[in-house]
Amino acid sequence: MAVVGFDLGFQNCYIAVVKSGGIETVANEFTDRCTPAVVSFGPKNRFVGNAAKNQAITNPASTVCNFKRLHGRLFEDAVVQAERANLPYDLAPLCDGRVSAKVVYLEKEHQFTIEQITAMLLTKMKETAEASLQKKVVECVISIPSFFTDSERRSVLDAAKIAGLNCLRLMNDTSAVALSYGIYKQDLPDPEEKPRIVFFVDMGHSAFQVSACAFNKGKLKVLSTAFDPYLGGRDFDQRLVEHFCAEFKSKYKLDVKSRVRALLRLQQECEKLKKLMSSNSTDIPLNIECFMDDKDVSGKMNRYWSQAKFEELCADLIERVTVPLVAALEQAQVQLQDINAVEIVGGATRIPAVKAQISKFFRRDVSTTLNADEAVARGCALQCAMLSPAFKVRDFCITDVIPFPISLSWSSEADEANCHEIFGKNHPSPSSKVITFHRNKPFVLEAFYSDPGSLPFPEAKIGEYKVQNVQAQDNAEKSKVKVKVQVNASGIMDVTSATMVMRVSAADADGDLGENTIEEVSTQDGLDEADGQVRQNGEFSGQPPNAKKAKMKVKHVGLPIEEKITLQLPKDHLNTLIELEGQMIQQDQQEKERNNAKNAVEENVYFYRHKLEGPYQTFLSTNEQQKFFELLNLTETWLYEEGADQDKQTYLHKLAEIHKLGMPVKDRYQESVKRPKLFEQLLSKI
Ligand code: ATP
Ligand code: K
Ligand code: MG
Repeated sequence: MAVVGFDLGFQNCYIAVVKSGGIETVANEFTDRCTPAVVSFGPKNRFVGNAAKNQAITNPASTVCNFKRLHGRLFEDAVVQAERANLPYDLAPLCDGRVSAKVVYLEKEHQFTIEQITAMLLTKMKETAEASLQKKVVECVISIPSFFTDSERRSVLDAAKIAGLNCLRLMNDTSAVALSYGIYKQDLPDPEEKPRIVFFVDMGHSAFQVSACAFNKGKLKVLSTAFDPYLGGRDFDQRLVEHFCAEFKSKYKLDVKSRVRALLRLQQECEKLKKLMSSNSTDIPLNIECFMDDKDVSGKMNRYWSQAKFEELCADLIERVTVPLVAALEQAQVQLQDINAVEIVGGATRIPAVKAQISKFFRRDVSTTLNADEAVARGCALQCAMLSPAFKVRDFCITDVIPFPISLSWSSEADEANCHEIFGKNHPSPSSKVITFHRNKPFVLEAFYSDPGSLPFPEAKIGEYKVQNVQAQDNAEKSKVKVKVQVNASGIMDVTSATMVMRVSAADADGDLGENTIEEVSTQDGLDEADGQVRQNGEFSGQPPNAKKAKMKVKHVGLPIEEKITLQLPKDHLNTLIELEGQMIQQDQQEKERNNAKNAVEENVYFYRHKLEGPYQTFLSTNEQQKFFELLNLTETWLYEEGADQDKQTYLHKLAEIHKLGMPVKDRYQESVKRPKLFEQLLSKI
């Protein structure tokens, strides 16, 4: 079984695999370890990653980038609308209101859901991993920001399914980093000792995340997470873009924003400028040649930039860095002096002012012992190896936290609304709880985020769960119903089971009870629990009720649960999308083969021409030679004209024509080279 970790970044994606006993970050066919999160659509195929990024300026309307934050959201969502204003391609609502990207693909307009777009990216990363491992990849672990809500997480998991991946777990970015940090540390404190406290700080292109972690031997416990989901490298780029737009307007009367391509180029140049400023504090030029290549202006612009000017422009962004740091520290309930290290990762922590701000807050130097770009993917691969039965990894127990408090509500028998916080902020995750109800008919539970103000998401409701088939006992008393709710390892909320406890008459107990389990319980096992009482992981959260040792026979009847998740790809639709992805993969494959066939024709034209002018010359008659040259010239012209866009068969046919003349000559030549060698060998044996 292959073991793979994917860092699904907003801008940059990384793939790590387990290979010959170690974790390795994989390079793609461009020998690049980073796969840009871009998918572009052409008349004949899709481009993903580096190839797609190259289309960003030439085909902006059908090149989908900056899409990660659209997961699990409605088109109407304010976040989606804010993103949309800055995207070179368009978004449109699907019939259920979810958001999709509108592009031209195979010369027709298409709408792809965000799950499909991410699936395309994952398909590409899967292929890259497969090429490196030389085996099929199915199981994987995928990273997501720690602030992703239920529907965003579900959406990423659906994307994985569309790509034919079985995501064993979604892992929070900073937890993946923490795992890469902790697993190799030989000197962690023993379990009973004071833990080592490390803060992990990740600023990527779109977001800023912090987590406080406690390490002991074989154990990682996340104490708190905090974030600014809207603070990342792109905000710094944007400041530069705005500045230059204003300047070009006043100096050159140029309206950069009115031209998509010019704006995209300016964005690229500003990002370069920002990166250069991280390593070089002297004045740096911004050069854009033929910037707006209409008749108004063309030429070269030079602007000199310095660290200080940049920091002035971004002063408020730099201030904002502190906010999540304060929150993470407070919630972890540790003192600054208890912190053993502050590790920074993510591309944007290379901005000197960002790094300085982090360092200033913690009153210490920050460490960069981890690979800032690859640590997330490596942590995911490690987690995948730990979950895979095929690998033996040192035991390492990870407890994460729930970022936003989750509550359940239900109506009581008297129809009063009841609402209970089931998982508080920073509650350990994964986790499950059992809630007891006394009911005589089906009832509905509603799960929602109880602090919508803290949520980077407009929809507070997670889902509705109807517990069905609930009946009264034979003696008309209400039945006890136990409902198990959980937040799983991927941070997804679920009502996993509901059982009704039925008293069993003597006759029933002796008879056939099918799959239902009978157990002897004492009343201590919660028969006295009040309606809505919550227990954690099978333990009483409060005082155990008075232990009366009266025994009675009961059976536990599993109850069906009808769930309605607020925002999710409909299950039946998922299969259609899986099929569609398969078709698009095939289409890409065919196009690749067609191109390969065309390239083979071209290469052989040059190959034979070169050989005919050189070593093959003496192996064919002048007449033959003339005929061959003629064919090569004709084929070359054809390639530029009507042969520029033909199907694979046509190219293979052309190739066969060339080989028909070429092969015999090649054979004759090779034989002549071999002959003297054979002769020599024979001679040496005599
Ligand atoms: P996210 O974590 O938000 O999903 P991501 O994982 O794709 O995004 P990273 O790859 O960690 O993001 O970081 C990309 C950002 O880091 C970009 O804004 C990029 O310009 C910035 N960056 C990379 N190198 C440097 C540098 N040397 N100086 C300044 N910024 C840099
Ligand atoms: K990344
Ligand atoms: Mg990232």
